[in-house]
This record gives sequence, structure tokens and C-alpha cells, in this order.
Amino acid sequence: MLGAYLEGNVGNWGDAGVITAFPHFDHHEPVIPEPSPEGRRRYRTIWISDIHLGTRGCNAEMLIDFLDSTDSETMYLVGDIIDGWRLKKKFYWPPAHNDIVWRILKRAKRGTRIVYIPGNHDEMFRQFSGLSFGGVEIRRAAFHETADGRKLMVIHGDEFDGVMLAHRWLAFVGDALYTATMGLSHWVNVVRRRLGLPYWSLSKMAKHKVKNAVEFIYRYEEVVARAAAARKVDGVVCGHIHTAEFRMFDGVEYWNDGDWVEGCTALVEHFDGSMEILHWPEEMARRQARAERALGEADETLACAA
Ligand SMILES: [Mn+2]
Repeated sequence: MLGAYLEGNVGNWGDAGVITAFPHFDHHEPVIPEPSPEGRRRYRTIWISDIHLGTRGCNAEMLIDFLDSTDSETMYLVGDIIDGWRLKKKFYWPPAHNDIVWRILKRAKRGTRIVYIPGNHDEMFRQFSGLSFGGVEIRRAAFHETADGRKLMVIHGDEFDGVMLAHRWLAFVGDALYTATMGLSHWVNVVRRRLGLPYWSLSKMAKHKVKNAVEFIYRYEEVVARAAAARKVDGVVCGHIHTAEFRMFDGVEYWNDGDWVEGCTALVEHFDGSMEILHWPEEMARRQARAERALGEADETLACAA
């Protein structure tokens, strides 16, 4: 079903919300060739979310590197995989985005259990909950049992936007607005001075709002963890707010797998049930450093031999 995009049916899909074609991915080859799956780091479980395929923000190359370096028995796609909202407005689909869909379907074919929990940006797929396409199970939510027997609820996380609505916009107040506000502050004070009014710090107010955004994230994490506790699970895995994190709230684990727009993070479960957040840019940098070191050592050996 994801493939419907790739066959030029996006117009139909976007307008009617109906998928009309299911192309055969077997006949396609990725633009970025996939290396042999041998030698990949194996995990029991991988959680990734907030990929936002179909937007410029998506860090496709880094995600491809991640997918080509890891493998797992189960993989959860925790929502906002495809950005239907943005695609409806403007079609953007570079070959690398195809490659990601290709790799996910290929994994399913190789035997990885893939569970896709649509988020709010790909909510059009929620209507297919309970169905399976190309080996990808679509679910509204999932319950995952770790190797050491903890029960985790897996959801995208936008379910709590309603509860948080009052402060929702604050989460999106970032540095850009803060910087703009600083500029504006100058002109506001020019006018105020002319009117004989005292100095007023707009940036101070903005700073307060950004601090609220930080508080918002913390509050969000707590709300999600409490909802998990109410369902008598040991923890929750979600995405949505693009902030990879682990926290404990009264003995309930809160895990957020982050995103592939800024942070480029994934959550993994090792075979003993322990969990870890992987920061892929750092993993790539470490690998690069190792390769350079190995190259340096090889040069030295050559120099000694000569
Ligand atoms: Mn979301």
C-alpha cells in the first residue's frame, strides 16, 4: 500500500484518501543499493518513528544507513512515517524515500515482524488497522513484551494532544521565533520610547514561553506515562514530539524513540531485554573515526615495512 505513492497515484490518494494500486516491489531495485544483510548489528526489537517521508526535513540518507547497519526480530514503525499532510499540499518524493519503503518491505520479506502504528501525519492509514500489507501489520496500538517480561504499550502519542491542547503551540515555539522576537523587541521599544513609555522586554517574555515549551515536553512525558500506568503496563514507547528520551514516572517507563528529522534516533531492545536509545549521527561519527584509525595503522605498517 505504501507503494501506491511510487506509481504516481499520489493524486488519487491525496484527494480521495483511497489507495488504488499495489505495485510489485519485487520488480524494483533501490537507487542506493542495499549492502548484504550479513554482519549487521542484531537487536531483538527496533522502534523508529517520525520519519516524515515526503518532506524535505526527512533525513533519508541517515535512516538508510541505519537500516543497512541493523537488523531485528521485530520492528515497530511508531507513526508519522509518511507525511500525508504535507504531501497533500505539495508533492515531494525523492528516490531515497522510495528506498526506505523498499528496505522496510524487504525486511518484512526476510522475516522481520513489522508493526506499523500510524501517527497523526499518516492517520489515513489508521483505517487499515488490523490489516496486513506486504508483511506489514497495521495497528492502532501494540503491546510489546520484552525478553525479561516487561509489558510495554506502543503508541504514536498524538492521542494526548487533546489533554495538552492548552499548551500545544508552545512545543513548536523554537529559537527562530525567539530570534525574531528579539528583533521585534528593538522596534517595539523604539516606539515605546517615542510614546514616553518605559522599556519593555519582549525577549524576556519569549524566553518564558520557550521555558514553557520545555515544561510542555516534561508534562507530555508524564501524561503519557500516567496513561500507561492506568493500563497496568510496565511502560510505554511513543514518538510524536521528536524528542528521544527515557524517564521513569512512579515506576512506569517512558521511552520516546525520537525522530529522523533532527535527532535521527532509534530505540532498540537487546536480547536480554535491556533497552537503549541509539543516536545515529554519533554512531556514524564513531564508525568514521574507527575507519580512519584503521587506515592510519595500515599506513604505519606500510611505512615500517618500507
Ligand atoms: Mn506526530
